[in-house]
Amino acid sequence: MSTDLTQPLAAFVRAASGKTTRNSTEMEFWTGLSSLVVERIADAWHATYRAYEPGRQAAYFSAEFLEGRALLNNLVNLGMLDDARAALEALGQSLSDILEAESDAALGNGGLGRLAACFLDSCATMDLPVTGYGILYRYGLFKQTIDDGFQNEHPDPWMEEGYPFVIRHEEASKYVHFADMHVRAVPYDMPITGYGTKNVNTLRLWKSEPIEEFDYDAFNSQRFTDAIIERERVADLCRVLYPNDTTYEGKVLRVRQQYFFVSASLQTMIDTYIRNHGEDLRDFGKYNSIQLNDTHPVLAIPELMRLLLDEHGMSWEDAWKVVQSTFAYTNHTVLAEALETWETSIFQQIFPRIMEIIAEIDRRFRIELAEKGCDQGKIDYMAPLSGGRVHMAWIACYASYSINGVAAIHTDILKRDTLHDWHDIWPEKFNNKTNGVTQRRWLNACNPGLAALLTEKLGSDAWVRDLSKLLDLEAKGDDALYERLNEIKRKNKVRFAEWLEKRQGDSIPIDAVYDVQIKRLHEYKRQLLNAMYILDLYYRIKADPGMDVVPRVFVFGAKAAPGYKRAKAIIKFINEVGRVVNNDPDTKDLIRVVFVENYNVTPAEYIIPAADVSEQISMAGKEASGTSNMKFMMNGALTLGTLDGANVEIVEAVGEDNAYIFGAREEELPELRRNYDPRHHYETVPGLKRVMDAFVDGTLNDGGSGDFHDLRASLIDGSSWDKPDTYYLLGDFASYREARDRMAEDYRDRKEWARKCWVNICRSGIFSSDRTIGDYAREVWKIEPKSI
Ligand code: 9GP
Repeated sequence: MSTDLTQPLAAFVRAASGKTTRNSTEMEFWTGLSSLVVERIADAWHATYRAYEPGRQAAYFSAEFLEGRALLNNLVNLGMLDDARAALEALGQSLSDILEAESDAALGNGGLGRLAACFLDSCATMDLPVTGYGILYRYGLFKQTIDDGFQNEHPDPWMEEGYPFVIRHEEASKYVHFADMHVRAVPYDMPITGYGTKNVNTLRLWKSEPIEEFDYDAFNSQRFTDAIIERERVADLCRVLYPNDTTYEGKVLRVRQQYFFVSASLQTMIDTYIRNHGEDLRDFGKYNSIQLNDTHPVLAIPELMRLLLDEHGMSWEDAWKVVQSTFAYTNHTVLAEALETWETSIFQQIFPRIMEIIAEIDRRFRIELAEKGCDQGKIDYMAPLSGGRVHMAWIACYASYSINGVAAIHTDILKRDTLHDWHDIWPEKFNNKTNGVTQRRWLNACNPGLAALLTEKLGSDAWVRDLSKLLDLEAKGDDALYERLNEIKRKNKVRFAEWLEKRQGDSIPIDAVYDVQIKRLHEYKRQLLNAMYILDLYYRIKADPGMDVVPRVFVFGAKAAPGYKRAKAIIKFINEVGRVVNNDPDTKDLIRVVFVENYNVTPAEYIIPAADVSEQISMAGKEASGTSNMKFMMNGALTLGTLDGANVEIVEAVGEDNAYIFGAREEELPELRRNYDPRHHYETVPGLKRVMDAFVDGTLNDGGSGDFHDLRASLIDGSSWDKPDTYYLLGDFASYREARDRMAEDYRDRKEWARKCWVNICRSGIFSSDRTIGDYAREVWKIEPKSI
């Protein structure tokens, strides 16, 4: 049933612009339409809150929520897309232009933050009483420009022009106290709509403000700067995502951020509990479960103890029971950063009481372990406090009733290595929850062509709420369908290519294999291996100009952490390979390299539907799960990957014939690395020497930085602190090249290729975040759906 939205939309646009609609900008139309959406859901949003309040609920504590754009997602979820398009057209605007006016809410770094956003989408769609809690960063993850091949970072003031999808709730403010600073935490609530439901869930993001607007006396006595200083110090707390923590001051700020948002969130949850269940908080864990997304929110554990002990007069024993029945911890990486530790001096300086509580947790932990017969060495290793540092992961493991990894292989590695001692003592806490992604954004909204085909074949859009329905479609694959699949893919390539040209001026051929690696830049993800293959292919074509090559476009998108020198060198390296390959008349019509600037959620929505090959090439054992692998699979790209993270489960689902697997396996690596000599590979693997020498022989230009020399040395010679080739690029090179060459050859048989894509699409149901959230809800949170 359609509704004419022209008049209400015009009213909201005029209110946003203070002008006639004819004179309003695209941004003002975006603001007007977004406000109209919020107005339409307001009653249901409030009703959902009221419906969830008395029952058992889960809270998702996360320092990151990488939401991306909100308007299209909401219009699709609410069934308002066609009406909005018609109303905009009646007012002389096009929906696609208006949607392009929105900036991404980039309140996250990568996989972990985007996972949190997918989870909230699933919870809303499944009517589950789950609230997200995080921080309203004024600046999202930095904006990346590529200048002369180098990454530069710029601030991202994503909500400077106003953002209707967060509502300030002054009345629900909380106070958060540090030894040297007192702040007011003001919640900004973002509505999380679901598909095919009235329920509207909430993401609550906290903003820090001074308790007093500013020091009026100072202001009046002309000390303007003094008056503003304190205000700025408080605002700093929420200014940026992950401030640089290489300095002591940076670390203090990071810890403050973590404490700030968990304290305000817990106070809110306690208030809700008291309103509904009375002052006796001993049953808090009966009504609440809190999922800790990595170690960033772990301060919630001592803070809940503090609130129960100091503010609500509970005994230590009772409070600890509440804590142990409330928290569940997800680990997202086996890299060192998973095991976040902080100097105790930071804690002593900014919240001595929290430090005292951690010391008491530590004291009791040591007694408990001694009683279990653990030796002193083990106790010292596992204790919350040791070596002058606070061990956040250990506090999480001790206090939580559930500990999970994010893919089967990752959880196995946690049990076997990273958290081995914990698993020895408390095996019953451990469980696996393989990640998932929402098909609403990552298929239905971003790939309308494929979505329409699936709906047509299934006879309904039931797959949008239940992706396992696609299994029924597998048998419907036939030549006509494969042809349509190829046509849809081609259209998506045209759409991506046009977007790319408009955005950054790069033009790419359409009829080519689109081979894509999009993810954060990290050595373990091995973007460098990908670039080395391209360089090798380049040399092979140069050596044999008649070589019959399937045309290929190699797409990269990646941000490097601003302080991660080697990752930035790899970005420059990729761009240099691109410069050489794209400008050589012998190769430019056959192979092309593009680096998509400022990779984020929105670019991914253009890139993924256009992809043929999904590069998932981390060294086995290092990528906890990965989630782009799942998005590609859903959109009919084939995986070229190692047996790492969720790739393992993807291959299990589709079979080895419908994916391309290469490289050393995780269990083989220790033996392979024992006597590993990368120089031997350099000398003996055909083509490798030529590629490695190009790092330093003037073919590629690192702008005089010496970075490419260092990259090469890191692979062949190592350094005083590191063995050579930590991530086994040279060891896996031959196998990677064989698989990738074979894959390109296979692409020639377009029908057979499309059949493989179809199998991937139809079997992607288990990688929906609805499946993951169903597992969390049933096995960890123990919550039930509640529809309004
Ligand atoms: O690196 C992991 C990635 O493999 C995983 O898919 C994602 C979501 O679980 O989390 C990433 N981890 C982090 O971003 C930091 O722990």
